[in-house]
Amino acid sequence: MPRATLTLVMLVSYLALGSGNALRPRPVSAQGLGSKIAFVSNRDGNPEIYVMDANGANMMRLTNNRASDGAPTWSPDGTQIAFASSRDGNRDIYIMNADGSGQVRLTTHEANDGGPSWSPDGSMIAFDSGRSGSSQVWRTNVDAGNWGSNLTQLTNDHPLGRVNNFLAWSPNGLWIAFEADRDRDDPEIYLANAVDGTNQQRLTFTRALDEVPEWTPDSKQIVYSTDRDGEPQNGNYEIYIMNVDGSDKRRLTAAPGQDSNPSVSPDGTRIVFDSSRDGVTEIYVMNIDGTNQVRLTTSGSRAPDGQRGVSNSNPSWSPY
Ligand SMILES: [Ca+2]
Ligand SMILES: [Ca+2]
Ligand SMILES: [Ca+2]
Ligand SMILES: [Ca+2]
Repeated sequence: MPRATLTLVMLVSYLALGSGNALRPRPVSAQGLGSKIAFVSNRDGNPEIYVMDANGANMMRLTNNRASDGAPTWSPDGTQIAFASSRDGNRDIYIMNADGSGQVRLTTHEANDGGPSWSPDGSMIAFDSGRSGSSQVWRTNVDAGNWGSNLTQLTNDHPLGRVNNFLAWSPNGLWIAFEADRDRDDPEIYLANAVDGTNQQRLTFTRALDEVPEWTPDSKQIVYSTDRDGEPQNGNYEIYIMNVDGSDKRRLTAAPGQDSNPSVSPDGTRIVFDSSRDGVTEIYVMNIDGTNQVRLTTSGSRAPDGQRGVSNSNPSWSPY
């Protein structure tokens, strides 16, 4: 076959495959579960949200905005991503389609709003907001055109100035896990009833920084990050896993630097997280028991604008 004809055939095949992919329904088989990872990177000059395959391939930028974009989290059906952005002057919650199209601002309050997490039926988003005077946990409906209905404040602790944030809605819908520094000057992991904020339970109690809880798909365990090993607040975070009642805390990483922001694969077998163990913060995956830790991203040493320390962080594993 002449070279030009071959090239044309390949191009036609590529275009056909491309449009076929766009029209095909999302995979629902076990094979398709957890195929994507959303994360934050400043590789193009400022914090943007990216998505890549679960093996680190096919990286694609979803936001393109001079302001900070972060905290990506998937809708339960995998078609949308909620995130936080300061593009409109203060931090607010936005949603977009999984390909980055259709970016819509949801919160309009002048206080900072962030850390979105979807209810498992997709009807609500829980988030942290400073609108009551300090950072507290809220939730509201997320139906299109109906943002703000059923706006409910779930935590309301005193004194003002304490912080409740980094929340995660349990897959069974019952609980919201979050971190709060309400007891002392270091955060602990808490649970609150997702309906009305009652029955709050403290799952950790250390002098260390216990942070960023996320759920396993069966809602029986919580992964989180803590620098509890060694001197208090030494900054060497490790990923831990514990039962939902706070028992059986087990350390999964043992690396220099910060290991944080864990997110569990939808089949419950793996954890994606970020780590500065190799000098700059990159995305890694490991098995749920901490074995087979593998790096997925390589940022290089510098951002295009010359700032040092390009990072890849805050991974979120897609449900589909
Ligand atoms: Ca940005
Ligand atoms: Ca706001
Ligand atoms: Ca603590
Ligand atoms: Ca570490």
